[in-house]
Amino acid sequence: MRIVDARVIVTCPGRNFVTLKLVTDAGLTGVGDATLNGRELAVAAYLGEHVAPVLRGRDPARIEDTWQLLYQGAYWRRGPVTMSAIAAVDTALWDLKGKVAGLPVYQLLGGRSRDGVTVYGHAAGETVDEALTDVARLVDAGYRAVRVQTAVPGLSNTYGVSADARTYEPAGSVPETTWSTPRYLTHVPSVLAKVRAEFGPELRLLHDVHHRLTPIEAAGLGRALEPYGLTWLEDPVPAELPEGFRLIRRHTTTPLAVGEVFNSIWDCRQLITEQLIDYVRTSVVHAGGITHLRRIFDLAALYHVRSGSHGATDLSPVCLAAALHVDLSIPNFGLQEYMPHTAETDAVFPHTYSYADGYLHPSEEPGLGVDIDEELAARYPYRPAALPVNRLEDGTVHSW
Ligand code: EZ4
Ligand code: CO
Repeated sequence: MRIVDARVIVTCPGRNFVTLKLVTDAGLTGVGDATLNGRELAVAAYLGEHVAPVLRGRDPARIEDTWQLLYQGAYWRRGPVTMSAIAAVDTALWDLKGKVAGLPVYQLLGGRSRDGVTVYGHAAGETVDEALTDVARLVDAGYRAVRVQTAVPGLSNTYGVSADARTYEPAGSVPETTWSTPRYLTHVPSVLAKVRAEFGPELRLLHDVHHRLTPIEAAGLGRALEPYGLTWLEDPVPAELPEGFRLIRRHTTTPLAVGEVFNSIWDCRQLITEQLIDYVRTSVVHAGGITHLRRIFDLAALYHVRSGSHGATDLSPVCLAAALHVDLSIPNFGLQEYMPHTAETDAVFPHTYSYADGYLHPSEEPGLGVDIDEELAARYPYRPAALPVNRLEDGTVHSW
């Protein structure tokens, strides 16, 4: 079998997505997500200009060899653009292999290690009372784990909060947000205290700092949150400096989750091997596809680190489908992030994964069980939308 076409499809059914569709001479197709929020066209160009010409004529059965060819063969390694492009190819090749074998991808990865994929939902509110109502909505829908974010008094446009948490979409919403670490640190422990008091000890609670603190500030927050038993505190500091996590670890037992912006095993290596984190949040689309993500999770398993894959709505249904096959099969699964896509997005990406009672279940169809409706996709042309820039109250640029 040979690859005869590699189509790069950019569509905006409510938000931008980049999808790679591989076509073989046997008439089979495979899909992969290549969406990089706010930088979509860079990946589309990388795929269209530099990757698609290499793929035409190749044997789609050679997944590992194709991965190595695109990674080692490019000379310029890693980075979000390159790794998202490689991810799309790898995901599409796994989809094709499943279709050739007549098996869902999780069967090719070793089969089921659990009955379903436990997901966490997003609850948010301008006020603590609104957030409590939003947590109740998710609990009523069966969620066993909830991430809680609220606005910070005195700041406008806090990360994770919008009028309707179900459609939270930071790209293109506002050009700038404002940040104050003192205001945040004063407020957030009282939020988690109220949520824990209201919902009791069993609900798993998570909170995302979104890379905004220094290690000693994060250590203090982790310690302040210990009474509320978080499942994880996410991205407490920017993770370019993995050694910084040693300082956090010295002071708190609040579990840490990091990795949504990581692209390769090299980004996670020190955090994992020094046991500085508890969950690694790398995703199929941003960390080199199913092949490379499984390599990261295998390394993590040696060091008691579990998976907690990123799953915001800027990761397309193709990525979510692929993530579920990985999640179901690996031994060290932790949690999967889940924000339902809009109806428009779901229509462009027909899929058969399903949610029930706090779990997602991947498709039993051969391959990933997800496709892209190219005619419908063409009705939603690309719309430029960037993520916000974050500034301190005195105007200094800060991590968003
Ligand atoms: O801000 O996916 O945990 N989830 C997150 C996300 C990220 C977006 C960036 O594109 O932090 O909401
Ligand atoms: Co996050």
